[in-house]
Amino acid sequence: MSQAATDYHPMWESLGLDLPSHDALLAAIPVMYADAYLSQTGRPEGMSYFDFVLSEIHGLRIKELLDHKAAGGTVIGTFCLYVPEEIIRALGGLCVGLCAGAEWAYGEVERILPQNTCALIKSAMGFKLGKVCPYAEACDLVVGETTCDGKKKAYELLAEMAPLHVMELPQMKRPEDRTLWRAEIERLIAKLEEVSGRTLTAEALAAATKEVNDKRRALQRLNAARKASPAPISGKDALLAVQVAFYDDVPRFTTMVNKIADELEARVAAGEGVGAPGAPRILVTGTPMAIPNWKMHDVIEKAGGVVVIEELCTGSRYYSKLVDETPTDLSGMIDAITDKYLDINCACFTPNSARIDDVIRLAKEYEVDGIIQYDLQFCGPYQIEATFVTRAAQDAGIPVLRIDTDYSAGDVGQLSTRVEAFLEMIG
Ligand code: BJ8
Repeated sequence: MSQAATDYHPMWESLGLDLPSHDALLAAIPVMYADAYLSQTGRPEGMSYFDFVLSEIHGLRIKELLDHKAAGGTVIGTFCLYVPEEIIRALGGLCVGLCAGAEWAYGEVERILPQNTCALIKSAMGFKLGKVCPYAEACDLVVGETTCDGKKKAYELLAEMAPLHVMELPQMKRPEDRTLWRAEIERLIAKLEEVSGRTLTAEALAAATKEVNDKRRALQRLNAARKASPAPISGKDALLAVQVAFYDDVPRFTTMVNKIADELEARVAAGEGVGAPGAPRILVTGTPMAIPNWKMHDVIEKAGGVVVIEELCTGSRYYSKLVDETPTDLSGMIDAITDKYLDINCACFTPNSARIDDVIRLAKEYEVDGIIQYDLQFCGPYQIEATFVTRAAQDAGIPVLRIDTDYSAGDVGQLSTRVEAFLEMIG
């Protein structure tokens, strides 16, 4: 978040940001980043790209978005994995994730939302109300979705502050739900055509599908390397790569992640890795972790564990499945997108047993010593589903620790004590 090279204040002012508040935010994040990231030893050299991205997160990337708009493109904000980036890109849009991972303007937020709303929703609303997120202010359209009740109702308030389109996401995965979801994707296409002034073509959608698949393939490579023991990259660094995937330039990101994957594969071949010898290997599952929420990984890795895989929307749920690239006509491509996105396993669905199966499968593939079930307080879907995760882990003989938390630093001491005891037990 350095402002040393370029003064972006005129750009931020043009977006209507609250400059003093925004300056305060930009002053806080490098401190958190240095503590969580730059304090690590033995990082892959390729992570310097992400250090740079973080240093320019509200600078260069925002300028790129504004240049794209000036050249006739659009910027589309999203809050959920179910919104297909392929369609946004095929219609000349750049997709940016708007979920936020830090407490901001909670006083204002709690005037319109109940105090017992999850941190992810409160934070996103706080960044909007506090006018400190240039991504939110750069959007031509924000796309919401009917996932959990909190988000669904918060979007009604957000609609008073931003142009908003809400996709109706079914809650089950039966054939009739798939029909509904395909119609919702068609409705999104119509909305994006209206906003962009363009018409969706098979050629553009095929190209966008390949680009986004390539991004996911690069993340698959990076994360496959983590199966090795020792893991060649920390969980924090791997998490950061997925967090950045939500708003970085897609081809550039893909190139840089493939370079890191090359480096990790060489490290694995050389038997090099992170963490102390024999450090417990941990799978983290639960609610998403938006930037700059590195809290759980930081606690685990400072306590001596190594996170080797995340079953999260900022983890395997984001990159593990690809859109089928074989259809050649527009309708077939939209079918492929419909199927891929409906195949995401969010706790908003019932039943959602495929997620539980994924957790156990990943735990075995990555040879973990324990599972940490991480949930944001007041997230009913994931907190309730934690019972099924715990049961399945116990049935598979894998130790599991359940953590319910928020974005504050207030419980870090207590979490550290619990995680240290857990690691000692499984180590
Ligand atoms: S696909 S996980 S990104 S909805 S933590 S706001 S669920 S109360 S974020 Fe999500 Fe899409 Fe599902 Fe992924 Fe509600 Fe829970 Fe808050 Fe959540």
